[in-house]
Amino acid sequence: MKKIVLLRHGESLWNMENRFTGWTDVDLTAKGEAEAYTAGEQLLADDFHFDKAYTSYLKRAVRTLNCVLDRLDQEWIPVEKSWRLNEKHYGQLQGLNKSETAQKYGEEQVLIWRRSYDIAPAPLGEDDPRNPRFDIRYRDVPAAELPRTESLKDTVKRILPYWNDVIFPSLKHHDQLLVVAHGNSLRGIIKHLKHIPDDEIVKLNLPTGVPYVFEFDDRHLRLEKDYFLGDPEEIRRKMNAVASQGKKA
Ligand code: DG2
Repeated sequence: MKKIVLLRHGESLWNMENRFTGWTDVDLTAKGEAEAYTAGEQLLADDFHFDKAYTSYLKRAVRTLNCVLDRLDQEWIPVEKSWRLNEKHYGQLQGLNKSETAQKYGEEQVLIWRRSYDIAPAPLGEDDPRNPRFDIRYRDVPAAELPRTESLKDTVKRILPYWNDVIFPSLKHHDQLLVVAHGNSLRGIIKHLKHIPDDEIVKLNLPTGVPYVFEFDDRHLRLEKDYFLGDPEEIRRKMNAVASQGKKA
């Protein structure tokens, strides 16, 4: 069996403060780092030996990957970063508290902004200093491809070329891959892998720091099964907590 493990980074500072993050480059909390080490522990217990790892340009994902590889003593493996694995761009919502936003605009509207497939929040202004075109790390990305807001559909559209041309084909000559990214960028990949319909993907809430394993048959690379590592009760609790972040306080 070939395996791809998808992992959402550990708790970030803005996850803790319950703020929309998107492309804002915030760090992990101490709890987030501990979650990353626990994920490494679980992968170690299941005897994972990764051939290659992929992550985004955002430090909460990069640092989570480093902690996992440290725990596995596999820091030597090749790592490739891509802006295409970044979180969904949350536009003008970035920085706002999710509960306060629900107070102001209603929980239903916040659910649409967080979980609908094809509705994007209002974009950042062209001259907003947070526009990614001012950020040196994206200097090689054509300006027309840099988002100022995104729906999940837009996020999937920019991830898929990288998934289809780089990550997935590398499974032909590798056995185990690790992808550390974000709640919504990973929801997009999971939607693609499991053919989840647009209206069903609304219900998927990914917990921080929980490895999600996808197994593929060696010959045809067909998806055979997928499962989270860890205690199902604890995982359900963490998923519900993510869903509740968009509720009024
Ligand atoms: C969160 C996801 O992204 O938020 O951008 O606020 O995974 O990088 O912490 P992440 C953000 P929700 O879509 O769950 O509100």
